[in-house]
Amino acid sequence: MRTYTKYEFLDLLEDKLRKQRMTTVDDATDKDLFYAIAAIINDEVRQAGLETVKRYRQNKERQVSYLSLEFLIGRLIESNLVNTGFKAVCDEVLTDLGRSPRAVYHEEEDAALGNGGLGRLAACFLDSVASLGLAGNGFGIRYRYGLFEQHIAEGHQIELPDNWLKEPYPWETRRAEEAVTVNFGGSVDYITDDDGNYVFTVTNPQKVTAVPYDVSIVGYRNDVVNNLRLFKAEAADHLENATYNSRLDEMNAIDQISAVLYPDDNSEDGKLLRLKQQYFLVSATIQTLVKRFKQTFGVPLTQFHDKNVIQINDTHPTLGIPELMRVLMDEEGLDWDAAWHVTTQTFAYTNHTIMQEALEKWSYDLIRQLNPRVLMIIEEINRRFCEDKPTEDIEEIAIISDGLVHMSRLAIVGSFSVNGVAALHSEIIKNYTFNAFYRLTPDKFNNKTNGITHRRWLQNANPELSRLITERIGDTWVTHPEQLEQLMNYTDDVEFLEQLHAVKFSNKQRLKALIFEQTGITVDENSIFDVQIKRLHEYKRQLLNVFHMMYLYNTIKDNPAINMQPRTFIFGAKAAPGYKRAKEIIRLIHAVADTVNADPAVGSRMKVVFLENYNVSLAEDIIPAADISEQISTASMEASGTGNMKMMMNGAVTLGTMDGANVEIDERVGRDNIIIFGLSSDDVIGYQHNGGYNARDVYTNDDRVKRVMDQLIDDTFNHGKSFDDLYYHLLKDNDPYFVLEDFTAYVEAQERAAALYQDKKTWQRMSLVNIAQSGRFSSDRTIKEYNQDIWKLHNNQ
Ligand code: C3B
Repeated sequence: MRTYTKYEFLDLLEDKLRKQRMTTVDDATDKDLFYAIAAIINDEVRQAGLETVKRYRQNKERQVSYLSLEFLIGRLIESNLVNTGFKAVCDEVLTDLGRSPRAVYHEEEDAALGNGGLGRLAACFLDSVASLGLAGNGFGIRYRYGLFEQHIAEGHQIELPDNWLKEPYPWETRRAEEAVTVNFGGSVDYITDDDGNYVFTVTNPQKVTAVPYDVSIVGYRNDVVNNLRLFKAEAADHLENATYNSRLDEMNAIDQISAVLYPDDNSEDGKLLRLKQQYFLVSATIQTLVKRFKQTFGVPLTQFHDKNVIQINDTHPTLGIPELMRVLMDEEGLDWDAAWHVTTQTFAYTNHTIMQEALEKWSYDLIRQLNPRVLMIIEEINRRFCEDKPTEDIEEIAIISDGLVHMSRLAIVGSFSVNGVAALHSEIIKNYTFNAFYRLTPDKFNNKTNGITHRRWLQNANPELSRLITERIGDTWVTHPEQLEQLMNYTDDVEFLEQLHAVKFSNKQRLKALIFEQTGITVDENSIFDVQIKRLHEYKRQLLNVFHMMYLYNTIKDNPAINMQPRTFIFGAKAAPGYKRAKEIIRLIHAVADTVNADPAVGSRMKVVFLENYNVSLAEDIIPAADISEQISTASMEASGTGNMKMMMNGAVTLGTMDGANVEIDERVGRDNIIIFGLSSDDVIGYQHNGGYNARDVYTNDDRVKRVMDQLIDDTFNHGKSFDDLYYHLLKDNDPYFVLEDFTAYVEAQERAAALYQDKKTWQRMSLVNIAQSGRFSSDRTIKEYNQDIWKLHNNQ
């Protein structure tokens, strides 16, 4: 990639403004500047992308394809500027022009083609794959509407369509010439060929064109540019025997396939359209990969797996397994055994959840409707797999049972690797969730603890902290994040600790301004910024956090003169539109906020803030300002978490349960630098197995619990409508997420946190240790492990 002086960059900018926006630097709007800068980046990046592809082709490189129904990209302009090396010069040119770089960069729409952790992980992984110089590409869907835009009206969540493509997306290139056709439905016929083999054909399928839109993925200053291919569904040019009106109907139906992202996180909506999206993605991808293989390598398809590995992001792309079988057998003439060998050497499956409601099971009939040939192949996989298995195991391992296809079982059987996303989670999978499979093929199972790209989440989101770190330990941490550990040499360096504190303080001041702008609430930058930002889900236990706030409020009301550490509770969370209880929790947060923030008796000791429409860009503003990172899921239920890693890397202290990757954060920083509380995963799993916990007992015997519970249904925080669903649910359904059980331990942990925070030196040291130990949670480390253990790609750097 070239480097530019300020003057050269300004020349380029003027040129792009003139030719592409018909304007000049004097008249340019922020949007004009954004598009002009994107055009400069694209000129460089597309050239480097061509060269990268050429090199991969010439070297006949093995490649990984990361298949995911979600890529939660956020904005790309800043990471593209950083990774190309243009960031500093671009900032300078804009500043010299009297423009705000931030305002210009914020003209980009936040691309939210994902829900939460799983989708953001996919985006971080692409950044790391390219930055490590590995040959890997993403495949996903170009949803016309991404994750809904959240508004709050009187505490109620309102969902508006996310019209992210209303203006051209500068990072995509439509590649109509590489479109492929995906067949849905139809009926299966077969004939017997001369050798007595069955040959299957599908007649009268619905034909859908999958048109690729390519987004360049820029490696960090290494001239590697990989690709994210997003498919859009379009009607085929020639619909046979169609009248004009039936053609319009069909076009509309086809448009629906890539129209919207399903807004469910850690739960599944068993709709045919969702299944269509899954098959659309995997069929388009497999056809593309097989075509490329034939064009590039000139060897038989029996060697496909030597050159390809496909990582599937949860079970959503599992139909890729029968689809590859179908293409290899029906289109390429391989027999079952040869096709099965290739397929099972190609696929690797990552599990991201053990939540029952998220483990996909599709009805047999729905899959037949989707594509009858694919269903036949699944049946045959199941028949062969179950053939030699002991009857007592069948119930636990059968891919098809009770009219349902268990996608995780199909994924395990069809893959050579199965991994969880944090050490604890991988153990739970082996010992509980997929134990029968683990006993059959223990070597398939492995762990790959998640990570986050430190380039976006530290370098970009927290430039002041990055600068400070570099001043002390040089900049090798940028390419070798484990080097952050050198910061451990400064744990007693008072000057450095003060500088760290000053950076945090200025980040908090910026967030304070943003909070005021968005909500009109004035918060105290000297208070603890206690942050819980993630999807709203009962297992993530925002409710526990709310109960603590209610308890604190009661404490102040009981004793108005009490001297306590001031706190600002900051929330960001979207609830799935159909998830009523999650929406009630959002309403409760607002009810508590309204009461607390308006009560003069509380004053500045406590403020509650809910920032609406939480997304990647807002996370980038909140995380650098966090003091406490709330990671309080019911132990065993959060597979990993990645927000925990982002906040740690920015110097927040984790207050959490021994769940997911919190366990590994604890291991890295030591118990002095993290605040751990509550039931362990063994406790929770134990309770679940013998129903030993009685929520009503806790309610009856613990006055503090009883009081906050009762306040759900009295008028303390009641704005018109009480929270009786939450109240009765906790008591009658026996509090499945152990909120009441963990309440006392949580309050006690919060008290420890406040005491530690008041001891400034101690807190600053804790914060530093967290930053210093966060290098392990860079997705560069994660991707190196995927590559060493699973993908085994040639390393280009
Ligand atoms: C999430 C899990 O809930 C997180 O613990 C985990 O860190 C991330 O995946 C990434 O591995 N997850 C999600 O966002 N959506 C799902 N459907 C399943 C898991």
